[in-house]
Amino acid sequence: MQFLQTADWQIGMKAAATGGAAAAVRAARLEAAARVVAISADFLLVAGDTFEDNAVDRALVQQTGEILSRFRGPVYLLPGNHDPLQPGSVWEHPVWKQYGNLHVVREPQAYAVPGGTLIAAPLCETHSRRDPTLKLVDIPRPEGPVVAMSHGTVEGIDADTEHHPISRDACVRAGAQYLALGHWHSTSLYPDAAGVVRMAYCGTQETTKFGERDSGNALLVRLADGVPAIERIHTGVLSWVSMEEEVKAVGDMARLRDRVAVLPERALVRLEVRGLLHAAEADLLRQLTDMRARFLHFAMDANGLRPVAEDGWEELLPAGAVRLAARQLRERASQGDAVAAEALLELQALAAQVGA
Ligand SMILES: [Mn+2]
Repeated sequence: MQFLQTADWQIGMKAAATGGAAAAVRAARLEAAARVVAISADFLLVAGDTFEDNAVDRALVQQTGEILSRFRGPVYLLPGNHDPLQPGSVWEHPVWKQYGNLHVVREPQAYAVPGGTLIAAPLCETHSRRDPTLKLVDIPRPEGPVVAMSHGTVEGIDADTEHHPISRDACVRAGAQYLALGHWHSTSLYPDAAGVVRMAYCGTQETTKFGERDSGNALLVRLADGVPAIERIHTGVLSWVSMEEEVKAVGDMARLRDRVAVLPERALVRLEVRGLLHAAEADLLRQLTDMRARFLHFAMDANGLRPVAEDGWEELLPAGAVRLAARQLRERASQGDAVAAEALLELQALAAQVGA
């Protein structure tokens, strides 16, 4: 048995926090979805939250159905907590009957799939403290390999979840050899006591926000002799880059600029830079700021950057130990001593306070 696992497409997501890049972020979700359906596998599992919510624009539902129909094999769609199976939901749209290869899971059910059986049960509520995989246990199925599909929060991620908690032993309990999960956006594999991964989140096909550990993937799963082998396939379109950088020595700013300069253009960049800005490098800060035009979204916070005082500043200090200390700190700071650089700044701040 060989199949592709995807989830959490969240088509219709507003992405309002990305400002002017929101339209590009929304379009990228469809582009990444198209990448998923172009991958070859015997069947495709969409493990919930295909849509942001049940109020998504119906033209977008139609478009999503058309993308899914392009997969060369049967597709099984699980209603998730964002798009639960309810009256008036996206699952009433005619597109799901328009294409013969699209199957929406509408009740706890077994499906004959190439190489075995799929068992799945839809989510019908946004919030629930019940384990959705309990509904899989009693689904009658023929002999042979069984793969299960569900959507929720694996035990241990969030102890007090209202997002459909899923037991660690859900796969074995359901009598399956593998449990394909959706809901969490980063790829996560759960090895059992023997080290075999029988339960995994594929993660979202396209990153949804900054800080996602490992999103923008699909999983190609091969089940041979009851043992799954999992291959991660990157499907993400945009790069979400979050950088927190501290600059101290001369040269640090230039290195930071060079790193930002080679980021892909289809990127959303969040850059926080703090530390010391040497007078000679002030232009580099301007060059960094000017790079905003290269990216879809570029938010730079340089409030933590403090200018290093001009050369000769210490000559204004009272003669003696303090001036000598300042000179020595400057010398060591210029050689890359971070503690000395920090101390020099503190000294400058103190001097400014007392009007030196
Ligand atoms: Mn979800």
